[in-house]
Amino acid sequence: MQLKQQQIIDYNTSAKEELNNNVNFLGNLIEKKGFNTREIIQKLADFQVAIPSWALGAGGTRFGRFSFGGEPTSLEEKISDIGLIHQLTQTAGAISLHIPWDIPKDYNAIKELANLHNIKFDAVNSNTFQDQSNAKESYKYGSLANISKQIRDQAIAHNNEVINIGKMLGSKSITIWLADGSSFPGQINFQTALQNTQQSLQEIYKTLPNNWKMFIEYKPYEPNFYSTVVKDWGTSLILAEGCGNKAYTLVDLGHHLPNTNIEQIVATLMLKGKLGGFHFNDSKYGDDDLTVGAIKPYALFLIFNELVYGMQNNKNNPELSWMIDASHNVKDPLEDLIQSLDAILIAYAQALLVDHTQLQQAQQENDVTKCQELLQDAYRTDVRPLIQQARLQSGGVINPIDAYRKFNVRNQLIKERGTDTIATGL
Ligand code: RM4
Ligand code: MN
Ligand code: MN
Repeated sequence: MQLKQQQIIDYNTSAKEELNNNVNFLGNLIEKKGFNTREIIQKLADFQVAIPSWALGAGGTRFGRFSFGGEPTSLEEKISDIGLIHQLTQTAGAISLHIPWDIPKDYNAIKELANLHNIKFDAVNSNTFQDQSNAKESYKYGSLANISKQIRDQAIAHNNEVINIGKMLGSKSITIWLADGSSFPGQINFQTALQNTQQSLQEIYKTLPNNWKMFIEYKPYEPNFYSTVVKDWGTSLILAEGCGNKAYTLVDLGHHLPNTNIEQIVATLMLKGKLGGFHFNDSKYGDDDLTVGAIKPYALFLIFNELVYGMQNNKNNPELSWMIDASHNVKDPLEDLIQSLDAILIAYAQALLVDHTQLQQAQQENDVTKCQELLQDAYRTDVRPLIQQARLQSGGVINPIDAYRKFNVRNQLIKERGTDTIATGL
């Protein structure tokens, strides 16, 4: 399903005037503080986030899964769903594929389809946390860290195959997340597991094309509950450094123990030029994969504040790969993704409104109150008109959730695909 350009134009007509007033009002306010409204709007319009191929259907939990009507059943349908989100928001210009859940059958056809929807192929994700139906070896006791060389080799070969698939699509990076670890003390030797992982990653790194990046994602626990081999950013950084300068750490917002200061992790990695990718989601307790900004919007803003500072100051850090990694149990996945994209842009816009010259001065004077005022002043600005304007300028709709509902998208998808389709994924 694709929306007609005229539908979008007609939809925007009624909301344009109010938006114009809001942008003028907000523009005056922020220009007085020395910011350039047009530049900010352009930055927001340029910001593109990859949608994961596994987040377009219902996610479910280990207790059950409740299907959502009209779920995409093929990679083609997934790309078409992302195309819809992109038409509405103009922020979802990429897809992040999970292999083997989404191996293309006809590469040229898939590339053409993605092109038609203006979708690029972002990082490809390997999967050695599940056994594949025809696999010789099992990952029950780990993959790249496994005590058995045959099993490690199988996992290495899988990652190499994922790189090959990515090459054929025009991807430029691979994300490796490992479930490897242990659920009981004594089950594995920590040092051996880390060494095996480092060696396996080095093997994969050898096949990485020169213009590619390798992202190493960390996570403290789950599915293993006592230890995880790549449990934190420090371990990921050690492994990335052990591979070479094309290897980077990937931060998934849900992969931290409660109350971890993620913004400081971001700052540290960017200072070292080693932050490569980002998985957006939100959480209350663990890897909850909830809608971005649904639980801790201030934390998200503080993270973006460090990202913006890093993008401006750490020229040694490469351009980041922005991806959403969420799961949808009770909401329409497409609505949920639209909300996530909105929350990302809101936090980004707020972070762009932090006055770093004043902040630096206040820090030098140890004026703690002023420092807090400066951050919170930016955070408390209602930046939504800037985002709406960015969307309008790029050909999207002013209010995507409202438009999605007015255009009756879900019902049409159900009509096209049926009520009991199931998307591949977790
Ligand atoms: C993991 C991790 C990975 C994702 C899988 C499905 O917790 O976040 O990025 O690929 O889930
Ligand atoms: Mn992730
Ligand atoms: Mn996760």
